[in-house]
Amino acid sequence: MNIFSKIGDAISGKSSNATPTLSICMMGPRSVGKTTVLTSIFHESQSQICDGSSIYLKALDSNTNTLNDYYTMLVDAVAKKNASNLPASNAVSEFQFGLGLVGRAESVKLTIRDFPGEYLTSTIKSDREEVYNFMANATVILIAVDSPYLMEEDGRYNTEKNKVDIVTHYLKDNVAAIKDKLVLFVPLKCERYLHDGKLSMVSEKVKATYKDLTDFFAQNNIASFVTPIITLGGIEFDSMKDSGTIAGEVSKISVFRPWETKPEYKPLFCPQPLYYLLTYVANYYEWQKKQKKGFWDSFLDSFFSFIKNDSKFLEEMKKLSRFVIYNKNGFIPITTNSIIKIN
Ligand SMILES: Nc1nc2c(ncn2[C@@H]2O[C@H](COP(=O)(O)OP(=O)(O)OP(=O)(O)O)[C@@H](O)[C@H]2O)c(=O)[nH]1
Ligand SMILES: [Mg+2]
Repeated sequence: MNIFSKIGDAISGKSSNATPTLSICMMGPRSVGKTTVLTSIFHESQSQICDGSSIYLKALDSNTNTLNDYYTMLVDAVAKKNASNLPASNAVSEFQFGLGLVGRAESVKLTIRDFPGEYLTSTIKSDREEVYNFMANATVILIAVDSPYLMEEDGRYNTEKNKVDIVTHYLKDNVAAIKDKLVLFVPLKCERYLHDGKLSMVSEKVKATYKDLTDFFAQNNIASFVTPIITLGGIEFDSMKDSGTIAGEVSKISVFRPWETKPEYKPLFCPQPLYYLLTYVANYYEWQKKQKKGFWDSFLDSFFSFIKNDSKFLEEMKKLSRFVIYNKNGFIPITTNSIIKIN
């Protein structure tokens, strides 16, 4: 066990009394829509995350007002035909949620933290350690992809925007933190491709672009899927224009246009990452039970102690697998592993 893992264990509190916690580590370039996705996931999942399961998601106190404000801003932005109005986040932003069963107080903490791409190569050691520790304790790694940069002009600006090489090297260099986990590639800002019937082309392009990385996943029992999300709905990509080349900035910026005369905020597929997360955790629990190695030697320690005594929560999690979108609408598997079982 290296020093980072030890620090990580201390943070996650590896004792059976620790609050059961699940974490999602989100990576993505500046301004790709990370905060917008979280806002939409939260808004769509508050009363119940889906009709077929009694699990709900609740923002913890300090986050509720912020997310409600963001939600109002997004609805307003779409109605005014101008997508760009959320404040840029600080370098790293974290949101805390509670997961519970309808009729009961929340019993599980869900922490989602997003790291901008440049954080991965920070010259400050403590920044790099922060990403490592969080990632080592996360169940799911979410890689947000700015779709127009991936798709337009033969993907010429994709490397500089989506930082494919940086993400690839970072994950390959830190195998201990991601082995046996689930990675979701999440194309964002893809309304135009959905409207044009080209969402599956976006997913195939993700698959081709990250091939080096996903070949590595296949060798390390890491499951990976493409799960595109529509966060705004009424606004779609129009064109790329010069950014005026400010040093260090991406050379093109994407311009958006309203899709309808009266555009509306209509997110689509937003709770899918939660369905994948909870399905994966349920699968992981069953998988760990079958392993010969120590059952509790896991980054999901505190959570497993909890569901061992709460079969109802486990049962409700398992129901979600039926609602996971898989092999259609641009949702495609890239690598499977010995853990995940969908449908
Ligand atoms: N057209 C379009 N615009 C979007 C979409 N998602 C987010 N935006 C806009 O893009 C801008 C950046 O979104 P954020 O959610 O703040 O992105 P972020 O990745 O959290 O940005 P930083 O935290 O600053 O790195 C905002 O002005 C959003 O309104 C989308 O799906 N389509
Ligand atoms: Mg943000």
